[in-house]
Amino acid sequence: MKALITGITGQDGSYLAELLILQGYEVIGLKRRSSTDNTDRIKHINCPLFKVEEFEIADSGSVYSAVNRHRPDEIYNLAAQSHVKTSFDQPNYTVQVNTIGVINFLEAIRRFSPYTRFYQASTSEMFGKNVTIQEGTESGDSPISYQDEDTAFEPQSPYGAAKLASHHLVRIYREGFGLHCSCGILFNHESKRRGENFVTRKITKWIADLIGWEEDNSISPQSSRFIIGEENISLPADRMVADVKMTSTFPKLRLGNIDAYRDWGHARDYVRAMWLMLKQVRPDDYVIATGDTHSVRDFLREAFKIINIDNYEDYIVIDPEFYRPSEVEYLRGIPEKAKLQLGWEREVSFSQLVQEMVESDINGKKKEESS
Ligand code: NAP
Ligand code: G4F
Repeated sequence: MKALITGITGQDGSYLAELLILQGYEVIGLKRRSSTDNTDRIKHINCPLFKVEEFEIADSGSVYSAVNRHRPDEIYNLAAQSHVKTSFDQPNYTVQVNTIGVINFLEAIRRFSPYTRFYQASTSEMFGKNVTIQEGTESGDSPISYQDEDTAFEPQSPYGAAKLASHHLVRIYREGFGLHCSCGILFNHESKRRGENFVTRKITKWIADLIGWEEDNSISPQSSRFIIGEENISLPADRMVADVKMTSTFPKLRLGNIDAYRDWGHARDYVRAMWLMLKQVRPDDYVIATGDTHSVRDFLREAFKIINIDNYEDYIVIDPEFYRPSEVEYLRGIPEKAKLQLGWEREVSFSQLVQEMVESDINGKKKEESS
């Protein structure tokens, strides 16, 4: 089996490449040209089954030639301008990559390789502010809000709108031309390889920097106070590794809307769902999620708990710069269809995910400092 993966340098591309190679696939990763090396996430994949080629998704000629050259069994289209807030500042570019890029692939498959199976990375961002409400039972339970394959889409960002256009285009090519193309409506998924400007990684990276800073600024092991921003902070005695120079300060963590809720899973679990979708006889669309939802506050609480800090509020500042013109307040996906038809279930829990991310960033910081 031969698979082509776009977005190979991204979080999901790297996990999917590992999974497919383990299944014996020949994998061609497609990356855009860059003036400096950006292959950190795939450098460790040193295997004859894997190679990387350059292309540009918004350039139809480049996409046609990649598809025609390889005529692969499967294509996983993960390349995207994937940052929601950026899409408000760069809507045109976002549509070029996230919509026109998808048309380029669908057309290339239709013209040159109609038996290729296609996976499109759709997103829970397409639901926007819409939820399905399941009324409480007669015994007085509260109503439950969620999204599944039947929830109507109402995107709140250029990113969500561009992805929704592609979602419909995939369905149109599936129904109109009989192509085997499926969309995974994936809810947020994270890992230690998550981009550093998404909220989870921004938090775990900041925690690692704080720990590193404390260690660098240590003088004697007794004191329990140091300065963050303009304020003096007390640290629990059992967590104090050392005194800290009272003259230097560590900048607080600046965040936007921490009352938003997201359904966070682990990226390794989610790429398995992509592969299972293309294994099905009939192409279809599936929600991939955990069924749980947590606020950004919950993530902060869980992450700071790992370094024995209970009062995360003292370490953060709310900065309007990180607000979006329009926000998606609540995401919680019900992956029942994926469970029944794909046999897919997540393996990593929310607390395991947070723990892995915090520990990985702290260990990474230590390695960086020791070298
Ligand atoms: P990511 O880490 O941001 O990776 C995006 C990839 O797309 C990178 O390899 C990037 O290359 C590439 N790319 C961007 N613009 C390109 C262009 N013009 N031409 C070719 N390649 C381009 O994203 P991810 O988290 O792995 O997500 C994978 C896909 O799933 C994306 O389509 C995203 O929108 C979607 N999705 C993600 C989530 C999530 O929670 N992670 C949820 C739902 C859907 P560079 O390295 O050069 O930037
Ligand atoms: O981590 P985020 O930037 O992820 P967001 O916007 O949910 O998008 C991610 O998930 C989508 C699936 O639903 C993907 F399609 C998309 O590609 C991407 O992977 O923000 C999560 C929440 C938002 O409500 C945001 O407003 O965190 C809030 N937030 C608060 N402070 C922040 C910050 N987000 C970021 N990036 N940075 C902040 O400082």
